[in-house]
Amino acid sequence: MRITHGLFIAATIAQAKRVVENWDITYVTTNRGLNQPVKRSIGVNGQFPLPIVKANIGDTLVLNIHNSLDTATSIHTHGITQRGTNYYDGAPFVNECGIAPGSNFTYEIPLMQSGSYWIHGHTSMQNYDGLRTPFIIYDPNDPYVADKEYLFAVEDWWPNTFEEIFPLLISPDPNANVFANPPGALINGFSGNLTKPMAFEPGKTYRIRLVSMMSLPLWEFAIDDHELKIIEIDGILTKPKTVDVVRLAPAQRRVSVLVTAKPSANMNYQYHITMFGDFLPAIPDVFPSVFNGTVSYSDKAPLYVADSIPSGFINEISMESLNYNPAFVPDHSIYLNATSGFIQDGSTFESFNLVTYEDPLVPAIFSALTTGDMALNPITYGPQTNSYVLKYGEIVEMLLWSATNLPHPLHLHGHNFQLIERGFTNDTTGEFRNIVPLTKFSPLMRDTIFVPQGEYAVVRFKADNPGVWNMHCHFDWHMGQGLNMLFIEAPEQMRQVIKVPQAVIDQCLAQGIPTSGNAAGNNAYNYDAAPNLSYLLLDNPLSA
Ligand SMILES: [Cu+2]
Repeated sequence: MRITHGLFIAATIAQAKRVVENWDITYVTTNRGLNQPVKRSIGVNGQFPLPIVKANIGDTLVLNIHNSLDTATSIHTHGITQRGTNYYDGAPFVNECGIAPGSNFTYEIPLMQSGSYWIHGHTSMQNYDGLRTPFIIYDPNDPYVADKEYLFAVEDWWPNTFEEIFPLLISPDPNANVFANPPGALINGFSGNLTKPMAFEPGKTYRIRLVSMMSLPLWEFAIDDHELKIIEIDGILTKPKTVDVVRLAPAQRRVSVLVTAKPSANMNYQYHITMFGDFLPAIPDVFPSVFNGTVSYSDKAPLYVADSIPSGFINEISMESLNYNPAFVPDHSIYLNATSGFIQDGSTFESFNLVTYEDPLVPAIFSALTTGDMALNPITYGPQTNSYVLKYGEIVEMLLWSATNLPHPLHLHGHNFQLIERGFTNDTTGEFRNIVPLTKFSPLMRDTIFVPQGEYAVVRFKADNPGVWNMHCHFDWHMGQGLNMLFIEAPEQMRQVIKVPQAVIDQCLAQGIPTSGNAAGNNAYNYDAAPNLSYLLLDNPLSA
C-alpha cells in the first residue's frame, strides 16, 4: 500500500502545471443583456463575462494582471488559504498596496486545495462593479465521482456603479433610495432570463457547482422532482446531505450537489434559480425573481409540471465535513458584534464592536514585518482597523452576533473555520451560548458564515497560517461601510515564512505608500497620522 501511495504522489507532482491567466483589467460598458441602461463596469481583456478559471490541485495559478483602470486594483482568490503567500491575498492596505493604474503585477499562488471558489476584485467595490469570476480546482482523486458537471455562477447586476450607489446607501436623507433602480440577476454572466438547458441522460450522475457571486441578495437552486445531494460547501467536502433546495448567500457559499438522473427519458423537468432576500424590500419580479431552465432528457418528452418550487434553509449545524476533524477546543474567544451607527453628518456606517474600519496608511503586512515587538500590540495597526493579534497555533473562537435588523455574510481570509453553533439570541438579555461543546463529530468547515438578523454564530479556527488576514462582511455595501477587521496572525512566525516579493514593494513605491512602520507610517508609538476621527460612531442601536 505504501509503495502504491508513493507512486501516486510522484505522478500527481509530475502533472502539476502552471495555469497562466493574462488579464488586462479594463472598463467595459454594458448592461449584460438585462433590461437596464448600460453602465461602466469592469471586465477583463475588454470582455464580459470574465473567463472562468480552472486548475487542478497541485497546480500553481499565475495571474498576470495589467491594470488599465484609472484607479488601483487588486485580486483576491476567495477561499484560497494562501499559506506562505500572504502577500498575494489581494486585500489592499492589508496584504499589498494595490496595483497602480497602467502597471503590471503577477499573483503566483500554489493551489493546495480543491473545490469551488471564485476570484474577485478586492479594491474599493470593484467586485460589485463586475470584477468577479468562478474558480474551479479539480482533484483527480475526488472521492465523489460524477459523469458530467454543470456550473451555475449567479450574481446581481445593478444599473448603478458603486460610486453612484454608495452615497445613496449612507445618506442621512430618508428619501435616498438604493432600490429605485433594483438589480437583475446574471446566471453564468448573462441575463437570468436566458437560462440554458441542462442535458441529462438516464441513470447518470451530475455534479452541479453553485457559486454565489452576489453583492446583496440571496438565491436558491432546485430541480423539480430531483434530489440534490450536497457534497461540498466552500471548497470542503461534506458527508452527503440530501435536500430538495440549496440556499446561498453572497459569497456564502459555494456548494456542489450530486444529482442522479431519472432511470428513463420519458419526462423533461425544470430547474429554478430564485433571487430574494427577506431583509430586502418587496419589489415584484425583482425580490423575489425566479428563473427557470430546462433539464432536458429528450426532445420528445413532455414537461413535468410541479405544484410549487421548493424553498428553505438547511441548518448546517447538522452537517459534517467528510474528513474527520473534531471540534477544536478554544484557547480564547473573540466577541464580535456587527452593528450600524452614524457619523457626525448623519451618514450610516457599519462596525464590529463600534469600530468602523478604515485603511491604515501602511499595509498591515508591512507593519507586522517591520515594527519588532510593537507588532504584537494591536494598536500598531491603527485605531480603525479593529486588529486582533493571534499567537501561533492557538485555537481562536469567534462569537459573531448580528444585533441589528441586517444579516451579514462574514468572510475570513486565510482559513476555513469550524461551524460550532448558530441560533437566535435571547431578545431580552442578548445572551446565547447555552450549548454543550461539540466533540463527537466533525463540524462543517467553511470560509464564510451567514449570520441572519438578530442571530449569532460561533466558529473556531487554528491560528497556524502566519499572515495578516481580513475578516469582513461580504455584502459589498456593508464592507464599504466599514464592517471589516484584521487578524494579525503570529507576527513573529510571519518574519520566518513571509518574504514579500520585490514586485509587491515596487507597487507601493510607485504609489508613494510606505512599506514600514505602524499604521500611521511611524516607527514609534505615534499614531497621530493614522486615520481615526472621521469615522467615529456617534450612536448605536444597542445603546438606545
Ligand atoms: Cu453585512
